[in-house]
Amino acid sequence: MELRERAQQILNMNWRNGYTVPSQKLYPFQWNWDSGFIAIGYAAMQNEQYFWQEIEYLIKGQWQNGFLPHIIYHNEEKYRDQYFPNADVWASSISGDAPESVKTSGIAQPPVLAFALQRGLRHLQSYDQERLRTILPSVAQLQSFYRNTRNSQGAISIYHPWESGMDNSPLWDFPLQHIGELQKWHHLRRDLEKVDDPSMRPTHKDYDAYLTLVDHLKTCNYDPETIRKKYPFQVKDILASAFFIAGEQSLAEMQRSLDIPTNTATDVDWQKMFHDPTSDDTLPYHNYDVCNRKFLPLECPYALFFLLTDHVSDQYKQQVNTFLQQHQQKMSEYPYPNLHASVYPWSAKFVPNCYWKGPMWININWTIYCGLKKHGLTKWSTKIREQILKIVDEQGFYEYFHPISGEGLGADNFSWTAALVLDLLNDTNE
Ligand code: 9WN
Repeated sequence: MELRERAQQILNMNWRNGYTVPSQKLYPFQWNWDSGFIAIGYAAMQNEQYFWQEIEYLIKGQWQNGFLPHIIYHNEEKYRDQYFPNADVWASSISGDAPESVKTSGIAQPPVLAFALQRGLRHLQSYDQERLRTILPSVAQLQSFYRNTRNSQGAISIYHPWESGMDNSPLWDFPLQHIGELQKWHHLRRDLEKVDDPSMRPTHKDYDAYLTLVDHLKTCNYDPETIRKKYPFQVKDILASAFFIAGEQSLAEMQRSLDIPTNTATDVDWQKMFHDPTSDDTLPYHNYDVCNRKFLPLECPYALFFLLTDHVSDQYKQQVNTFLQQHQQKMSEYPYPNLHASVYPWSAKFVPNCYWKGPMWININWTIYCGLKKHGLTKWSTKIREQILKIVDEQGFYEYFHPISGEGLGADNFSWTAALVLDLLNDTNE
């Protein structure tokens, strides 16, 4: 069967009458950034109905203050025993802002919505403008939430490893050492019984830390002001910032297309906020731990995410070129030398089959692809596109891939892998 047809089948299989689960076994609800990627896939299939519904169901979980949680627990009663943490753990109702009609988590994920919405619209041959007009105020409210509560000149703070989408990346090792005593929660986990190899998943200690942070957030009643003053995990994150800034641009363009006034931020110098003056890396940009006042260097593709926005200098683009040349050389003995691992194989922190500590993820590589193409670095974007399509064709629609052997790992029939393949199959004009 053709790659396109296989991808479409996966999305149709994971569709749940309004939203799409990331994978059948492991993740039974709607996830925030997954949904953004998945909606793009429906648009690339010209399935306008599913495209709008995916986004509308996501927005059902939005809080009154604009915050958009990372999990929307649709059909919560039916699946509550299938996933941990379930909705009760979050007790999101302690915030007066949480919706009553559906239960949600109390943390976010990279704010991809505005960017994904616009990218999806570009795929659709025609679309219902009134439906866009109805959705845009929620998207604007989400961007305002970030602008007003998480932002420092375009650098966005995240409050939990899960908010990064890259849950157990070594990026969080240092800040997690400073969150105080860990509570024991890991005995409640459900994920380990659903995977073939538990060593691919985060450790028990990771889970204890994740849930200890949730306890802290509940103590703050999920109130942004209280969190900012008292909460122990606050990291300025390049990926979240990249999607926020790109989202500002996407939102402004969509608003203008409908003659809606816009007040998005344009004068950001956010790359400066991540510049580590002590680093001698080719790309000297790192996440920043606000609570412990420390940059968090790691050999990983983080510094490439700036490309998603307009706000990059020519000097930076040259540095990117050099960085990618070095990367290709170091990867030359592996089967997919232009794909980026979540932690590079030459890092002391690299674990090739463990989740966000080494494996290659399609959404990360697709994000880098979009950025490179946006800035005309097509020599590299073309290679990433080819190799994403090749690895999925050869190995299957997996959640992540072993960077050295290329083997597919984690959940099979993974929704965003399918959706982003559909995006790339349509995106042929280099
Ligand atoms: C916690 C759904 C999500 C992705 C994340 C990925 C994983 C959840 C988990 O699955 O996280 O949010 O239970 O491990 O890390 O990026 O959105 O696919």
